[in-house]
Amino acid sequence: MKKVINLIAVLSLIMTIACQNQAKKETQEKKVEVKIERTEEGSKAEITTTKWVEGETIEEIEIIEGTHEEVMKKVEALTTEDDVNKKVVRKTKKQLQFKLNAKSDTNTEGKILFTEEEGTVTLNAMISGLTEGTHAIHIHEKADCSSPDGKSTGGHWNPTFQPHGAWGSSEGYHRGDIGNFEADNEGNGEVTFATDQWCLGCDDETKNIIGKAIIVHQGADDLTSQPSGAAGSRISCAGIIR
Ligand SMILES: [Cu+2]
Ligand SMILES: [Zn+2]
Repeated sequence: MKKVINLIAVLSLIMTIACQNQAKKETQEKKVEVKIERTEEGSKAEITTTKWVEGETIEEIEIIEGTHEEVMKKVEALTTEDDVNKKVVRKTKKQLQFKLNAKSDTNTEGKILFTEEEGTVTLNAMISGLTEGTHAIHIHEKADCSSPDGKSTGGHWNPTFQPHGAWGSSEGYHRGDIGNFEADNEGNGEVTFATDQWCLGCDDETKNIIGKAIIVHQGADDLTSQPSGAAGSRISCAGIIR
């Protein structure tokens, strides 16, 4: 079956541009709203421009489709339109959603949601099909969940070349060392984790988690064993892509 929207990236960009036309001595206000949807085939942007001209409201909607790069280029061009006295208010929120897929002959599945807002990335994970007790969850270095044992994702993501450890430890830790969570007696677990040490697609490769993977383990991370906390087999996997 074809996955229609396995991942959706919604980037909301709201710009308010107020400009004054000195020559005509009239005030013109403009609001531009951009909605971007990302699918496996490409991206689609919907740009709504609302103008208020002498008490009249004019709304224009433009739809752009193509590869993500093409769409972003056009959006950029349309939203950086210049005016002398413009005032721009910009708020950006990025969200990426993934499915966790069972590995190592288990039924461990789940949903992952990453949200980036004002420099903080929040991970929300809902996981089912676990054995009751403590499990490790990490970011591993490659978004490749193809092997049945999840080992195709490589080791822990460690862009700062630190030893494995507990998140925030002064002895060092990997940027992928999220840690442990508990599964209840029905096999369900939930993880919420927020940090300003990650980003969704920025230029800083010590922060960018795109191209990496989320791995859930059968056992607990002891937070000391090198290089990966002796957390046992990899039972669920999601590539972080966009
Ligand atoms: Cu791991
Ligand atoms: Zn680690």
